Amino acid sequence: MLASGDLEWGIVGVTQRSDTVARQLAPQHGLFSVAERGEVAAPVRVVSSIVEAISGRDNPQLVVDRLAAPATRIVTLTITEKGYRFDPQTRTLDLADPDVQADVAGGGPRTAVGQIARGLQQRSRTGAGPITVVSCDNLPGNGELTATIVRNFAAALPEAESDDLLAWLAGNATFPSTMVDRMVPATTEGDLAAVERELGLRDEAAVVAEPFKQWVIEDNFAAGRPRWEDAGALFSTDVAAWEAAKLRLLNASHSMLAYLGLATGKGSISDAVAVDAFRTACRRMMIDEALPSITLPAGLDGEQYCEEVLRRFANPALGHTTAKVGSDGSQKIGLRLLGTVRGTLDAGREPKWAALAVAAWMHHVANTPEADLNDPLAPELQAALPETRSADTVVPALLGFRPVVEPGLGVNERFRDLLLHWYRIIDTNGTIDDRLAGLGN
Ligand code: CS2
Repeated sequence: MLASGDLEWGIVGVTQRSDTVARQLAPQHGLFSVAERGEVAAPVRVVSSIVEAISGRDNPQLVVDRLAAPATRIVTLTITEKGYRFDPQTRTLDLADPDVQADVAGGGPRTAVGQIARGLQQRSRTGAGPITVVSCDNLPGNGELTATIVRNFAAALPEAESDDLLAWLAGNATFPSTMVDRMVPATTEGDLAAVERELGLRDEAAVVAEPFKQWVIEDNFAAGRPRWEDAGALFSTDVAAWEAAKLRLLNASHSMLAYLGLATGKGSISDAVAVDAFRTACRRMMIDEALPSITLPAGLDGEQYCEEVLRRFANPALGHTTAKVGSDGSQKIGLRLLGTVRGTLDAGREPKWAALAVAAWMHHVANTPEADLNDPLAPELQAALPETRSADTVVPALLGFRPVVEPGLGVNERFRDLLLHWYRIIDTNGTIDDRLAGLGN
């Protein structure tokens, strides 16, 4: 937008759990570079849209003040699935979460929902005007979900405060849904060195990304917005369909490759997708199981989309690690894979390939020591697992793990048998070739 000449908007960036990025950006006056990694090397681009970077962990009141400033008109969120502190079964705020409870009680809010609710509460008291809250995370109906958790937070406040805030929210805040798609791995030391060679400057906050980018947005803004369509964004009344396509095709395959890769010593997604059996499994899951269980947005060709996803995963320059994509599985499996499992079973067919991905996740959870399992529910998952770990003990234990699997699916025999079948194959000791031969069947 800045490049198109619209200088009306700028971004205050807020980090949440760690202050690293805020610390990196501050001495650089918010400037950072983006290095696109694809078949053809694009020049490194310096982005100058961040006018201030603050640490929400160290300075929660400053975040509230910025949210309440009359000049602030849009808040975007990229906080990952676990940042929403919601109960996936009810899609409401988890009011038992100790951080949420602390934020409801008062003091500098630590959670994103607490910061937003307190910021909007301050807006309502100072007459700072309406605002739009835009979730950019991989969650179906992310706008509606964000609106729900903010309202749940407001409803948990003492009655007088709660009534005022709920009334204000109804007339002054909108929560459009969006779908964002761009693979962005964690920046490595090697990336920083490469950017430095090209730029002639050291950029501690450099970002690497694939060339592809897509942002689909519901046009429901309470207080104006930049003309993002001029910079390539798509405004749509059908964001839910775009989000379902992305989650169940791209993200589901990403998770499948991550866990199959982790089980067979593949460090990156591009190495995992290079294994014929794994690529075939992704393609079959997408085409035979995921596509029939969703309605595509108008204009999207399903099979072409699947092939493009596989091509994007194969990008060797990206270095997206299986460990990173495999993190937070408890937050991702339900949204990415279980809808396809459910839909395929309901249609009277076997969710063979989606079950392979779920079995590979189960195998990862059961074979990773708690301290190394990168998942907000690592202690709960370990507590649910039996002492002796085999298909016959792990599969039923994790099928009964309520934060991930809804009760109806947990007792489905067809699904359980598929999981047992795949788990045994993944768990078989032997050479990698043996395992692949098993997966190809
Ligand atoms: C990935 C996503 O880490 C993950 O779970 O599947 O972050 C993925 O790279 C993005 O959604 C791509 O848009």
